[in-house]
Amino acid sequence: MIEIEEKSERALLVGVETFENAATFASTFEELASLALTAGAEVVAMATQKLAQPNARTFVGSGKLEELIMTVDSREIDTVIFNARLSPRQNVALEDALGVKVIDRMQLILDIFAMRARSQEGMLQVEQAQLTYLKPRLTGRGVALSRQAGGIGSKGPGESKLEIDRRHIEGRIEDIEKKLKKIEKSRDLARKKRLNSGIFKIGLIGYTNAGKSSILNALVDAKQKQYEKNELFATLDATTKVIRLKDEFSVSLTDTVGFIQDLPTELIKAFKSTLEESANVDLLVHVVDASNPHHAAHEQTVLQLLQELEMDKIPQLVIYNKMDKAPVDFAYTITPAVELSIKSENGPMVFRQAILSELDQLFVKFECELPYSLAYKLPELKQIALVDNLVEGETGYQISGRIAPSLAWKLKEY
Ligand SMILES: Nc1nc2c(ncn2[C@@H]2O[C@H](COP(=O)(O)OP(=O)(O)OP(=O)(O)O)[C@@H](O)[C@H]2O)c(=O)[nH]1
Ligand SMILES: [Mg+2]
Repeated sequence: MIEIEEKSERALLVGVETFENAATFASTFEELASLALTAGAEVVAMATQKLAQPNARTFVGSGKLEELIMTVDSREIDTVIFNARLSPRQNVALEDALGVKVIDRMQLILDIFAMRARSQEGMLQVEQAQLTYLKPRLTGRGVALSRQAGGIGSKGPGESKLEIDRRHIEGRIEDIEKKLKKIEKSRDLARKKRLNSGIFKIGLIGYTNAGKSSILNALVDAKQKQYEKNELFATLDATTKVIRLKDEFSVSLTDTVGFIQDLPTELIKAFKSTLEESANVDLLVHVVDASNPHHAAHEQTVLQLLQELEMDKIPQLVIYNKMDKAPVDFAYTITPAVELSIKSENGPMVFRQAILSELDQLFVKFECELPYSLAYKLPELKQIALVDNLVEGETGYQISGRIAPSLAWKLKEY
């Protein structure tokens, strides 16, 4: 019997530092290595070059290209991964010159999203983004068609193989669009229901690997846990859990996909509806990995994407996580901010406190009387509002406390 061992692809990473990307080059190149590992590649070599601007045809200069050809040969490279967005023409020219599969940063990110997608909607969204990205790249391909043999750059959603047949691609994209519209409609209904549930909604956002899922997990009980891992894009689908902050007072916490530098616009578009799950919140908690030396660049990326998604008007609380691993002279860039390690013993308590004091700023005071005939509404009230004082009066409960302005209308029911 012949045993076929699944060998990981041997990858060569290539980056070109230009005037334009000089500020973020080091951090994104480092990140490319993590992305490649996450996608299942073995990084065997790296090459960088400084150019005023990339070569229009081959991206790197001709001398560098010769060097890459030699590296591919001597180090038995299967895949060359560029830390940039290659034009379809450059992609084809590079594959012709190098004789192996060439993918760019966008395709790598798309690939990881494909691996991670679990829900029907997530899978359709990724496939749509992949096909949109690949469509102009299919013409004039030589080696590239062997990509259909599998490997990085050809993973379809849900661990299937991506079908990239030039003749059917257009129809498939349309088909996906129709299906997504249908799903979105039913999701809208579910969302409206949630909106009426009257609970205060918090969205966890932040750079990939910042610790968003870890925070959610630290606050819910064991059987509700989310997938958390030291990998990029561990989470893809939005998950919402209701957590108790103080006494019965509860909020919903939504964990969603992480952000990254150069997130392909095709992906942002495709994931807009998933991200809208977080756009419909009362407060955004922006989680930052304080132990990452590039955290300032990560913050900028997140703020910029929030702007693009028109989520920058939502109140935002910044939380610096992983303080246990942060350098001793750590200084945060956004103020005011909260520092914690969600993995430490008091992490969850610090988080709860931070949210509560933020709510102090956002909530309005109220006083009301709940008639005894409506006593059955008391648990609900305690869940959606912070009750500071409750006395049993002549005709009903005299209650004072604080509540979100958006939920104050609920009190009128009493
Ligand atoms: N040292 C330390 N590690 C932490 C802390 N919080 C989270 N981590 C680790 O950071 C890694 C990423 O955590 P996740 O919770 O998966 O991060 P995420 O933000 O959900 O990442 P994506 O889903 O990829 O966007 C995991 O290996 C966690 O164990 C912390 O307070 N301290
Ligand atoms: Mg996560």
